[in-house]
Amino acid sequence: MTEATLNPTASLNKFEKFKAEKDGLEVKKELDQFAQIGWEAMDEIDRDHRLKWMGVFFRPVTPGKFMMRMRIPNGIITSGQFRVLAEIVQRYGEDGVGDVTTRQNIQLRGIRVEDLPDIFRRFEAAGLTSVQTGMDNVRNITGSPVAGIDADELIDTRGLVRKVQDMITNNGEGNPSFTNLPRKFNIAIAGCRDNSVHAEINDIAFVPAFKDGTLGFNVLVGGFFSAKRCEAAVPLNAWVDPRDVVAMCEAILLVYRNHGLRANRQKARLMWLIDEWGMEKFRAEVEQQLGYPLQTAAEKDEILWDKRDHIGIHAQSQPGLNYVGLHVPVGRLFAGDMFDLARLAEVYGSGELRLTVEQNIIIPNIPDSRLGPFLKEPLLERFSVAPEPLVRSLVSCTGAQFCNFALIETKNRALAMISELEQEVSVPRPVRIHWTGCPNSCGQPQVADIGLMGTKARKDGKTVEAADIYMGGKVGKEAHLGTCVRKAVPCDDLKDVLRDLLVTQFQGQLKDAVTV
Ligand code: SRM
Ligand code: SF4
Repeated sequence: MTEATLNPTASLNKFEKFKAEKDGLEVKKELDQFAQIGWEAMDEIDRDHRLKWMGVFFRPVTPGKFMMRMRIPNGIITSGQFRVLAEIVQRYGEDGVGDVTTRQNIQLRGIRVEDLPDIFRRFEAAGLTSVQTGMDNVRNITGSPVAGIDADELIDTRGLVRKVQDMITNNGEGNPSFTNLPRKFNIAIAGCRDNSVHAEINDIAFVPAFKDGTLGFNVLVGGFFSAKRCEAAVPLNAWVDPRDVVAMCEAILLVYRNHGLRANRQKARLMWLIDEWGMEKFRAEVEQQLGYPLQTAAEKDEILWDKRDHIGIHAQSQPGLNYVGLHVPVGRLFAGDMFDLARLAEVYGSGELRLTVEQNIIIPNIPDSRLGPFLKEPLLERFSVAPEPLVRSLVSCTGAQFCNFALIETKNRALAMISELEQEVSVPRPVRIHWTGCPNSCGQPQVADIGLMGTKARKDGKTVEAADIYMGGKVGKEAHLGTCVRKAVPCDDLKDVLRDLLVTQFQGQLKDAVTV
């Protein structure tokens, strides 16, 4: 008898093994017990891995202070919910931070395991959930940040995103049907003309398209970034009516769950299965799962615009109302900022806030007559409606401050460097600079004008923090991924290299004071 026959999990990799032994969602029932015994006494696999099924992430960089990743469908949250998140991080003092993420989402920091039962009670009362947001689960589902308020919108994505989330998470309760996928999974639904969700970098993306005069979506599949490989999504050659979006997501997820490659975690994302099978077989399996034939894709999609960043004041489709995009430098919020934002949304808008994949915040539904006083609010001095063109498009992943994968510090360094560059160079239009602390690419350097990926280099006989430079990422219509153009520039030399790039490639002008 082989070891595998004696023990069916013996031949599985470590992750598949612990998932087979105990489903991640099981820890939901054990939160009270974890709170009583404390993080140090917890089973390590529960603490370091399974808690992520509840959206709770052990941080080896700050042991005992966990991160919580929410689900904010379509990036839309009410002021009441935002205040609940602010109250949660407030109790952690300096450790308490809320970060807006590159998936239109919020992550909370400083969380103590003894507070989890109370935190989940508060979530439930506020209609919030963090379920299934880490490890081998579907991440926050992104949708057009100006859904329902954009005059040129094609499809309002809000209800669709919500329904897909409810299907995957069983209305936020947790859904064992989707808690053991081969790997993480990303879904985006674009409803506007500018692809403001980066459809091309998702495992499933819906982009608006007309078929025989009916508006629906063309479906793209397999987009992903990983340390080993990055791919833009490819056409499934399928068009779906908006009413079939939920069924389509469910069918693809079931095909992926049942057939996705699990042996090697570096080769487990959806695209690897599509490669192994070929698109024709993959499409046929999705049809079989759906139980009906798919329509072929519409000839062209409706992504016709360059990408907008939604910062500044914009008239809505509703006459007399405006949405105002506030620039949140690298997405970092403290409790006081979150309380203030909730207040602004209530006093000037309709009590709603929206998040963008550029880590910024939109306050919608501000009447024309309220714009004047709104723009005088002190918070707008830091969260500007008209930021300088370099900081405006700056995006950064978490980096070494909180992430143990990081090879370099990102957020703080990115802000310090951009403020020096703003003093030295003027650029005629925003240049999208994205920082990511390691090859996992959470900060999406491949979609940037200039992407910076953390690495190490040797300088003067020492190992130092450095960055690989990516260029050529194009977003919006005809989006395509940028590629690495220069390896391992020590971070100490990076500012000069960036300044040269801004001058030579982005029509930057050196300001008078700079001598190089
Ligand atoms: Fe990410 C793992 C942070 C968006 C690709 N990502 C991680 C972890 C959980 C690693 C860890 O345990 O420390 C990071 C948590 C650090 C922390 O304390 O914040 C982390 N990822 C982030 C966030 C917060 C970056 C940000 O500052 O905004 C983003 C959270 C999104 C969300 O709300 O769910 C985030 N991660 C992304 C994206 C961008 C996107 O989705 O558009 C990607 C590339 C796209 C993709 O996944 O295809 C991304 N993260 C990864 C990967 C590589 C996945 C792979 O297939 O190999 C990892 C590592 C892994 O999963 O093994 C990872
Ligand atoms: Fe951490 Fe790397 Fe992701 Fe940055 S890119 S958050 S350093 S895993």
